[in-house]
Amino acid sequence: MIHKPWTSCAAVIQATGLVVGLAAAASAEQAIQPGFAVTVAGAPQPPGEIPSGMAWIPGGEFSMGCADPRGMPHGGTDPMQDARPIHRVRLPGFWMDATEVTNRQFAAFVSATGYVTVAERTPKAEDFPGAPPESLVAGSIVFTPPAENVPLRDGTGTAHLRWWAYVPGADWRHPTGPASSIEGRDEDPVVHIAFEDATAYAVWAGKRLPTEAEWECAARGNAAGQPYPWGGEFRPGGTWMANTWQGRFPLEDTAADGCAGIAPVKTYPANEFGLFDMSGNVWEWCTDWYRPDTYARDHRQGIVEDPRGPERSFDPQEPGQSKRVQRGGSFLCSEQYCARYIVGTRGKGEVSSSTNHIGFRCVKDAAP
Ligand SMILES: [Ca+2]
Repeated sequence: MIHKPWTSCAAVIQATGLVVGLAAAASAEQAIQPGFAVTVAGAPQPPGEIPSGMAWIPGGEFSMGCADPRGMPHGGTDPMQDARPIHRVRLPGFWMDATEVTNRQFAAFVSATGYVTVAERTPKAEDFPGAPPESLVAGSIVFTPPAENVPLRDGTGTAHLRWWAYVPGADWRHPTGPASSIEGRDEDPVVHIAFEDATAYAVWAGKRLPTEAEWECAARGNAAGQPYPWGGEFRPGGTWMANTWQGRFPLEDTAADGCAGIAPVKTYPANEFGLFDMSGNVWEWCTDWYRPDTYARDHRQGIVEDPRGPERSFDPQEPGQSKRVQRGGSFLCSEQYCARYIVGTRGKGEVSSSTNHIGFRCVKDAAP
């Protein structure tokens, strides 16, 4: 079977308080991974009324980063070197959206402002010197599974081009191309979102995008040194906790977790802080510029206060591109290729690029 993006979830897992409680209890019993120290929780009580759709993140002092996951069950093949050294970070409390921003929420923003996303704009010839005019068409990048099995790595750094394609007319309203739509998908996370699109929404909503440290603090809850936002086991008690990929990547998504493609938000249980989909479903933009050595720099400072990332990006794999951090992994994450459903791992994206597995959520500062 070839994976068909945007097929419906076969079964919806209700996120009940009971399941959230079990997840928190399970995480408390897990051993802390080497390199991590206990979390010193910040303000447990929110400073006022909870903004609609948001959750209180107490902040505090925590260990940020990722142990080498190779050898772990579901740990994948990547050492995740850019997520080390594990280092201490201290943050004030803040509010965070409980879910990824949905199609319904983004439609309200567009309706109110007339905003046009990057994917909907026709590229300008001056921004792409030498490009043939016929290639300057609005669109975005869509996961397009190949017909036959392909190598996941071939030493060229371009193996992923076998399952990604630039599709004219793909945008947030047309996730897999002009013939597709978001009808009936109001509660799916919005995708095909470039960094400036996410920022524009956040400003309109009176919020902002999270820093990478805020994102990780929120995802971990108060449990230190666990590989997942819910604790130490990928499937505690046999329960699927996140929307990821099962089956042979990129050919066949068996949807053993109940969902092929994107899942509506709140399909899987929330973490200790009441946040959904902090692992899997869609990638989420953070404000920090990406560099692989950010943590090495931070580690030398001792406890880092509210880090905001480096002043500019640098990715040795694509040195000419400006990239921001993305977090959380997506429905395409698999232990065969990208185990970035693991909570301390890092992703990155060129700021004007969008795909059908990149979305976002917002945060809000606590009132002084
Ligand atoms: Ca899935």
